[in-house]
Amino acid sequence: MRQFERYLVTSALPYANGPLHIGHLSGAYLSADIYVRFQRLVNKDIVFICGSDEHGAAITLRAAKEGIQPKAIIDKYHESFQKSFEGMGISFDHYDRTSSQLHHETSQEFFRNLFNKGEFIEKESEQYYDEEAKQFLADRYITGTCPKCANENAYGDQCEKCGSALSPTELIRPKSTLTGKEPTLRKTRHWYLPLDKYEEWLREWITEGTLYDKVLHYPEDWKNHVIGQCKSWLDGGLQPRSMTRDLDWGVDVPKEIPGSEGKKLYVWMDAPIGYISSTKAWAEKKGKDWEPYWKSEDSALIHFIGKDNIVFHCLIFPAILKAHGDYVLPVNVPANQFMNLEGDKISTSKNWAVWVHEYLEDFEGRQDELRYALIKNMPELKDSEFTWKSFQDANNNELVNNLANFVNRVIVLTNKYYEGIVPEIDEDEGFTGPESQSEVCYHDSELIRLFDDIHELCANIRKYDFRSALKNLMEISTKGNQILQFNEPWKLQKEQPETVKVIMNICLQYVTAISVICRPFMPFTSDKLRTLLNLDPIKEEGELDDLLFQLADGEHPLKAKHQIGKPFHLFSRIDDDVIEAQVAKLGNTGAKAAIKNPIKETINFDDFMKLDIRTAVITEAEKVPKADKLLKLALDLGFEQRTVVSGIAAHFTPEEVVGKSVSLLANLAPRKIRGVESQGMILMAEDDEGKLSFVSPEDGWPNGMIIK
Ligand code: B3M
Ligand code: ZN
Repeated sequence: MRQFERYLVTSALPYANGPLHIGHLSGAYLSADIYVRFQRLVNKDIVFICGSDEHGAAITLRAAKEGIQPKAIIDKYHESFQKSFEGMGISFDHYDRTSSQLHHETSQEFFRNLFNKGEFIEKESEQYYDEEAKQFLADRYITGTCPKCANENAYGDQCEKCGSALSPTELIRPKSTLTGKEPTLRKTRHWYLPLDKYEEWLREWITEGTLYDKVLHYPEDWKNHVIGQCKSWLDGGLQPRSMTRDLDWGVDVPKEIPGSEGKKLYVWMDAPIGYISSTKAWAEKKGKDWEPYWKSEDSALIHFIGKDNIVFHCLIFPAILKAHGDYVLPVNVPANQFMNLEGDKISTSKNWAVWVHEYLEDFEGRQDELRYALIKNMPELKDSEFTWKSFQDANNNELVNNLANFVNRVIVLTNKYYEGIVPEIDEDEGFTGPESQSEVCYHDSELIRLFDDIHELCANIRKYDFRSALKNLMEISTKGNQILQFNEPWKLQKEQPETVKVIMNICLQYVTAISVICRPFMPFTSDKLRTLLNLDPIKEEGELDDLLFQLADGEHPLKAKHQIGKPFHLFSRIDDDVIEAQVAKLGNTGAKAAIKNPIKETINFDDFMKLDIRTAVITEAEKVPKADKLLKLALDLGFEQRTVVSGIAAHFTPEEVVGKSVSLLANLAPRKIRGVESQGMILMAEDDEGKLSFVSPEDGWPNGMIIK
């Protein structure tokens, strides 16, 4: 197998346009985290890079929908991502954002480099334009029917159903996302990367695994579904792809390039370069050199992504890197497929998702339980499914009954028999081994068995087969349990204390080994195990290497006479009602609101009748000077005019609200706000994310009518 001097691991940069859910975790983040933590444990030089993807239509459309600026959107989700990733123990060495200046400069440098080398074709073409919104429509600004799979909701750059990379003109029945209107065609100039020129080279790279180096074969087996997707695009023929857009949000095309005005880089040009700028920022922070990770042939670049990003990471970005010429190409792109939820696709708009930030609130301190269930079901080769029941079963049957039970018995018995001191053993004392009741085993042969089992686990992680590796971990715990089960030290302690010492000692070696090898999967549990054993926490600095050396040498990783800690439970059962509450939350946006804002205390009818709520229409609106949140509104109640100051300026522009029908609490005592007398309050509905909507009577409803 080819040895690499250093590794650079990336996880797809999540679009900062909505919170993280378990589909994200199981796709690009947990997988990478396992791999990286493992490589650190075996002393590899490895850097784990990620950041928020803050450009492209995903962001601007979301901002338009929420009625706020793109900057507010990216700030909100960037912060939320950082919290969620940290909460779940995703151990990035650096998490950046593509709105950073360093990233803008880095991606402009890239563009400039390719431009100066003549790698782009500049051409004028007709592109879809929304006459009403006065905007060109690319990428997610346009939807239509996918020409490949007939999905009716394909985007202008990609069909998320079949994964095809598209251009807007390929869509059947295109329509503008902004207005729903059929777009017209207009002329515009852009810079295209001639992907067709790279087709043969890409085919060879993907299929032969010979890439830029025919001597050093890639040691890595790419997943079949990844190669399969790539081949099918290659077979379909690659087209030149525009690397720029007519947008006002994104990385500017470098100013000195003629015709750059109003043009931004295509988000899929700048986002992968985000991996590079994030590496640069990491290096700056650490006083290291970023270049070897990206430019040296003995570096392994590995992209962890979900299957919808395969085309960009396996064809388009490699072509960009190749066009530049100074950079290494990925040695593997171990993409995962999708994880479904309770029989359906995860969907943000339908609230059919398990949100990471909510999980962290609802299951405080139980991150590893989710990590475990997600890894166990990771969609490594095909789509998989998360159900709350399977989460509960994995926890109760495996983590509690197997792992926690084993560890607990070992810690309790060691405390009971030896006051927590690891017993010294007689080397010739035998015991029943874990494989069969008739097998006699000795401490050194048992350590070799443990070594072999751990070795298998390592091999599976190296192959990106994390599900099997997790199974290996649990099998090791099962074997530890069997040593207890078959020997029943609690029955032997009186008559054969020397045998019990070997049994307990070996079981303690198992627990110690587990504290190291569970680390990639369940880092929080690793910390707890180290506390139970009264050992230093794992720093991920070669501890697994050390463990393997010790076991191979017949040396005990946990030394006799070491004082361990006091018992506590590693995992506890999760009851049915907890699971039922989670299932009930799914798809039910109303239920979510009820949990967050419980119904207020009961009032009587007379209390309600005191409120005088009227229909009204907004006739004028202006910003209140020096108050970001306030609009001054003029209202027509039919029989009188009112002035109301309302805290909605972050959500609506004055132009947007004029003409709106609203409900007004008309007998609220007037108050002076910023020097203006506010005569009443407009009723608003607020959603889960703080978005506001007017509570409006039907169009054409007369003003001044009573709402009751
Ligand atoms: N933001 C797509 C996504 O979140 C995109 C990944 C970029 S990786 C360079 O699925
Ligand atoms: Zn499709």
